[in-house]
Amino acid sequence: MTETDVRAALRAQRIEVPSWAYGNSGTRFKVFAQPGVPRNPEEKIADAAQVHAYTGVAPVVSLHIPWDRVDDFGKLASYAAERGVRIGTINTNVFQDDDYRLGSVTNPDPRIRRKALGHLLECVDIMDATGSRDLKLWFSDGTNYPGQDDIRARQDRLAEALAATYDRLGPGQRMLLEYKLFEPAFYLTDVPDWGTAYAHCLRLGERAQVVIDTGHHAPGTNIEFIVAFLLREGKLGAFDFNSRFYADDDLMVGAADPFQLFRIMHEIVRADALRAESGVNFMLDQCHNIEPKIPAQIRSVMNVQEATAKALLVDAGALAAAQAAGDVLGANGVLMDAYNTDVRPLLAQVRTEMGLDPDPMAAYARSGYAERIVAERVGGQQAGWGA
Ligand code: LRH
Ligand code: MN
Repeated sequence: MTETDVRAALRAQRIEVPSWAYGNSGTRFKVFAQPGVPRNPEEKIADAAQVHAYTGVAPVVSLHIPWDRVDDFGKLASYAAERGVRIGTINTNVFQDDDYRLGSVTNPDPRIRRKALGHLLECVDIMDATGSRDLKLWFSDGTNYPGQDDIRARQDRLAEALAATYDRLGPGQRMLLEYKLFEPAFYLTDVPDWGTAYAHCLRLGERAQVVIDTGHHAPGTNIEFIVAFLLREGKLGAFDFNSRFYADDDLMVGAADPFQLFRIMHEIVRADALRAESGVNFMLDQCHNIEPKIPAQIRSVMNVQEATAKALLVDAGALAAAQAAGDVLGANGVLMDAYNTDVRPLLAQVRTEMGLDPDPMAAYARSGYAERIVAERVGGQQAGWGA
């Protein structure tokens, strides 16, 4: 790929940011409130728009229901458009109601299953109002003790709810099924791994795709293998990017393991799946428990850009030749040369070409926006996970 092509690909990159990253978040031990945090979906969208203003590649904001419920989603979509962004993926939430103690769509009680399905279908109604393409489904459903419930029966219940939701999708709409190894369930999770998500999506149809949340795997899992496999199957719908040292830490993507992020983006570039037409939605799913949230999102977007730039610089021809020749060290060397390339000057040039400040973090800090929202956002209920 010529450098001109690399810069063009970087200018065209699109990363979707999560509304909940701008609200307060934490752990069971403590949720630390920060001054200036949004009190409503409009203020979350205004903060997300700052990330796009300084990076130029983050024009879409994911919503989470009910955390972002409003009376008029059409009006919210206009509010977003006025700030240069649009509403993207609608995230369902069937993990915060007492009724879901023993599960939501997999609950033994049909009344509770109907309630959960009702929420999933309501979220499709919201997609109709916001013009969103993607419905993202993550289920906390699982059990804590062997024998607590029947593994197969829960899969039957899950499949029934997924099929009913799939049938409700409108033209151009997709459902993205997210898996997670454990937490909050600690014995069995009903969608624990990529294989389970993939099997359900295969059975549902072409508009059901898998989401890879980079924090949802057992330690040591080769995530780029899952990426390459699902791309080959045409079943990779999206990423929830973040990073972790231990479990579902939801830290800034690339912060804990930038080499892993590079290897993932290498598989994306190798499959020509960076282009919007590929249908892969590159989203962030993070919680900034202790750090300032807007700068953390800007840094996260920059981390994805850096990993992507390095992946675009891989000499594909030399790599293929070394691989074909069985030149183990040669092939590894080609990849490491790209990874060890300092791409910051290239990205600074790309930002300049986009009419942006080459240093988004410094430009945001100079803007005074952080100080302004602290001064303006006094009173009211700060946004959070509402747990
Ligand atoms: C679950 C998850 C899911 C979201 C939530 C905010 O751990 O990754 O994607 O609904 O975080
Ligand atoms: Mn996620």
